[in-house]
Amino acid sequence: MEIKYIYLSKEGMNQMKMLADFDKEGFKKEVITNVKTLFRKPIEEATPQQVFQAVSYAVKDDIIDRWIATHKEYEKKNVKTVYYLSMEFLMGRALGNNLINLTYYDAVKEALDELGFDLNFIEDQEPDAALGNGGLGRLAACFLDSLATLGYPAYGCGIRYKYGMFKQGIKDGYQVEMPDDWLKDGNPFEVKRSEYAVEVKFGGYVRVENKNGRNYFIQEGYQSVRAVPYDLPVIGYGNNVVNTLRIWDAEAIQEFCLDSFDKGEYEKAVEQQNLAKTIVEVLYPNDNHYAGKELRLRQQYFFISASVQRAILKFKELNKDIHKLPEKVTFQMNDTHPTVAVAELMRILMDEEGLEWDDAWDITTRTCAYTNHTIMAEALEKWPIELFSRLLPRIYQIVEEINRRFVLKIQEMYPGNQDKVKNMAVLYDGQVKMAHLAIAGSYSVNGVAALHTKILEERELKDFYEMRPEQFNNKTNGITQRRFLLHANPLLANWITDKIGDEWITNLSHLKKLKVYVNDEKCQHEFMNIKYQNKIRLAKYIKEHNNVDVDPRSIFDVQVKRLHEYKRQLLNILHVMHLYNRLKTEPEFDMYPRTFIFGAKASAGYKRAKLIIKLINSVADVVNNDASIEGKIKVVFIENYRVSNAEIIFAAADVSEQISTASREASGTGNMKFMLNGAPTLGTMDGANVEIVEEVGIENAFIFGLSAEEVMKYEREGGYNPMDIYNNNQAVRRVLTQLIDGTYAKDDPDRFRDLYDSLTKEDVYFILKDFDSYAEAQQKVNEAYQDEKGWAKMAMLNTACAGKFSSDRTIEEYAKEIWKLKKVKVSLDK
Ligand code: GL4
Repeated sequence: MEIKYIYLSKEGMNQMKMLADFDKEGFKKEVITNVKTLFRKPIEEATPQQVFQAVSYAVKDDIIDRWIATHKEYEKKNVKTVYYLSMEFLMGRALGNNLINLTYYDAVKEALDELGFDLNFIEDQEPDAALGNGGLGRLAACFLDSLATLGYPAYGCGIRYKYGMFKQGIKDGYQVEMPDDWLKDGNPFEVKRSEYAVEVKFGGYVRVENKNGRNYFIQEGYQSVRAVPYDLPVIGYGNNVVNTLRIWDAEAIQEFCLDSFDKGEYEKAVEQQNLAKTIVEVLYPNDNHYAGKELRLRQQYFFISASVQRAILKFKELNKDIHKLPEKVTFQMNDTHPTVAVAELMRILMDEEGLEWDDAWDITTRTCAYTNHTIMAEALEKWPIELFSRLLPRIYQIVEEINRRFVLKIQEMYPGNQDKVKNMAVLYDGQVKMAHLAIAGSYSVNGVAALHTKILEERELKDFYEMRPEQFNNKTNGITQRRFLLHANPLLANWITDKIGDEWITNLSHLKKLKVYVNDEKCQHEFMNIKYQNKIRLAKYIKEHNNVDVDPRSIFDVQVKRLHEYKRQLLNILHVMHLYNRLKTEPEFDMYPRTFIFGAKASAGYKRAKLIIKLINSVADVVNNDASIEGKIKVVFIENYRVSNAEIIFAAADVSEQISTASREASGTGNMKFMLNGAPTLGTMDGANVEIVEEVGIENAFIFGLSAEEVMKYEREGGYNPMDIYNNNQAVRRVLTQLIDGTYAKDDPDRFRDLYDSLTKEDVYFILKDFDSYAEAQQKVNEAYQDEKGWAKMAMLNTACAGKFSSDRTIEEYAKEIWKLKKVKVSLDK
């Protein structure tokens, strides 16, 4: 196979140059040698997994030189660095993405072909690095990709969970969870950096020692663990930049040795080992909901203390004056999970660097920044003081003092206003409020979409906003087009490049040049044909994994995201039940064939969410097996939705379901991935949907339902009465009755009663309220799809208008407005 050099843009030239650097024969030899040295085998006998490992090590070789060069450059320039502190990084697979960003994908594909292997198949051997739950963790991964591509110095800091997000199986229609042992075959791209290990202390007590009139605080009687970093390369697109995702593992400080037996310290040694093991054992599988478990707080302090200690040590290697820290470092806190960083930085500045409070506070509050990702009350972390102070005694003292001073400030601004203190204090009602700690200790607080930020300012964080409006700002989320178009949808990526060149790869706003083609019939045809090919690819995946036949000519209507009541998968499936009723009872009713595709993990302890999964599968069983509807409706629940199969799913979607109760979805990012791949949004005016509609035009989306303002008004007035709808709306009453009459649960008609009750008693998420409006929008989809040209135009316009939603745009905004970073160029010639 010939490698084609067809692009002459700046990036294209770059790519050609880099491809010229690629030594194909050398690479092939290296793969063969790697198989031999790693597995003691000739390549003909290697398993696909072994070939994956061998290929990855060969690629890693190319990465390392760039990695070293990048950090040399950073040190030489003594650059300002952002530390993106996050409990979650949902990276997905590395090999394909690394090849894409090295611009070696086609060349390696060819080399492997010559060795008799298919790169796609080799990629499929890699487990997803699923160190995250959903949008929040995936956003962190997209941000790292953009930071490296734009040449901004950055570290991602997180935890090397032994078990990432669980694997989901579906048994009898129910979700079952299985451990995700993602490290079992090793992780070829990581590098263990034992030389950077640090100690992290838990528990014990604080002894105060007065020396020369100054108090020193010494933690004693503590347990500790050794935090050991593993570095993963994060490769910029075609620019030689390689940043680092640093994930921390825990080891026992004291090796389990015979010495301890002699000293009678056997128990202590075992305890330390166990503590280390449990801290990094597993990612909590909750999205938008906090578990409040002691181990979770341990995880938080563990990776924060390690990351902040290391960052300060690194800073001191190149800088003498600790007061300069804010000029060289920003700690960006990804939601409330890492906000103990504020207190940890104070501890280091005072107890280790010897600064006084005011000095330390000034530095801290110019170094820390906080992103809020949700207004869901149950997601805002609060720790019982008893637990917090027992686990982190010195940190708690500092939090108490932060609170004391913060409350004084509130009282100074609002004398006599006890409500303000109640709403804003860091310590209240026996709890440590992590969001309040984050805001008190940060110079920037941002929301993740315009509507979300507005709600924070006007409602959720109103008091804080009024106190310090200049602290607040919006940074609308984005996604990386390198993974979600260039890698996930090569057919469309090539087509776009043919039409407008390849600059879109690093500057997505170029997509708007596609607008001139949206009325061109030939282009429409090509575009929809690519969609069709991608639908065939997904249909094949569904056949292999679900054993369901779906027709790629039907409308692929997709809702993939975490299962949560506020995201309203229940509205979607109730509407499917409604359509099915119509097909069965209205002879004149016709609809274009539709495949409703779901994919969602429910948090392991979230009963109602799991019941919704069972309902979806039960509806699928009935509908998919009813020959009388002639395949007009198919329902598919894709098992184990994750980054790697998401890439296939987005590329194949016709309709993007973004149907959260308005005001609840802070932004959403799946909505952007669908749009980029040419699927119009069927959604509420929530999160970033609002901005999607702004970009593409409301006529190129299907918008329905209550607005955020309307929802919030109902809520202020104590909700609405769902029984009014039940009594007056026959279609709704019918599907509700089918939840409890055994239509979808012959063996146990009461199975779905909880869902029935939740909808008829309170309907907190306004599902019945929005039902008619949703059904109407769905009817419009049905009609619009049958206008082939009209649909093609709409789909193309969605792609053409997706430029704003690149995480490159988001990161430029963070870098300029919050982090004040400078770009660095890295060359390999030196
Ligand atoms: C989330 C929001 O729910 C989601 O809307 C947003 O896109 C994402 C990234 O900002 O953050 N917040 C939490 S918690 N989980 C999310 O996915």
